[in-house]
Amino acid sequence: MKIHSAEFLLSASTTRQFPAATLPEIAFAGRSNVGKSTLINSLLNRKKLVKTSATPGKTQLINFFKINDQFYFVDLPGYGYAKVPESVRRKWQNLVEAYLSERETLRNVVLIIDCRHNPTVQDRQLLEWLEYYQRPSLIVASKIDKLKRGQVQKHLQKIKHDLSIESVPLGHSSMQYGRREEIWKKLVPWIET
Ligand SMILES: Nc1nc2c(ncn2[C@@H]2O[C@H](COP(=O)(O)OP(=O)(O)O)[C@@H](O)[C@H]2O)c(=O)[nH]1
Ligand SMILES: [Mg+2]
Repeated sequence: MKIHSAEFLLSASTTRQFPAATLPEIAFAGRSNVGKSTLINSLLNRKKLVKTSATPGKTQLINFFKINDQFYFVDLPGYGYAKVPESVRRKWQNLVEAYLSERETLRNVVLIIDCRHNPTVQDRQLLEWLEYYQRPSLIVASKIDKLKRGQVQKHLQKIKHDLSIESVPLGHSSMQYGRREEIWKKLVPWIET
């Protein structure tokens, strides 16, 4: 995918703030700190379009990015961060659920799992949810550079097993440049049809 332009459009804290649903959208979900923002930057070949953070739980809003004037990338707030108060958590959850269930232009949800960790209850819930709403998804296992080469397949198989999904997740590392193309190959058909 050739990226001509990638710009931050807006952050939404309520459904009313979402941009008009005019372009196809790919959303990125996962627990906080799995590497969502880093993955978006790496797919777009931009270093700092999306802020990444060493402090988990920072992104509390749904962030929309407009790419090539052709589609949106949507960075969803990360879940599973223990230090967030229950009231705040519930608010995000409602916002994300409203987005995932109602957004007409949403084409695919990229669910990112840290390859080193077992999928969490929330990862599984999100997947079940996507299935219920018949939302296509792509599972990406991030940070594979953190594993020894010989361990990667084993971890990918474990995630496949734990999530009861049909194929092994795509392994990704923001340190390994070539990995982006594999993800683009899976996403392009959702954007172009
Ligand atoms: N080693 C390694 N670190 C990564 C990778 N992707 C993200 N990180 C780091 O993980 C941390 C969280 O990343 P971020 O993209 O902000 O996660 P988010 O909360 O899911 O958006 C940052 O310190 C990133 O530099 C990766 O593929 N490999
Ligand atoms: Mg982020």
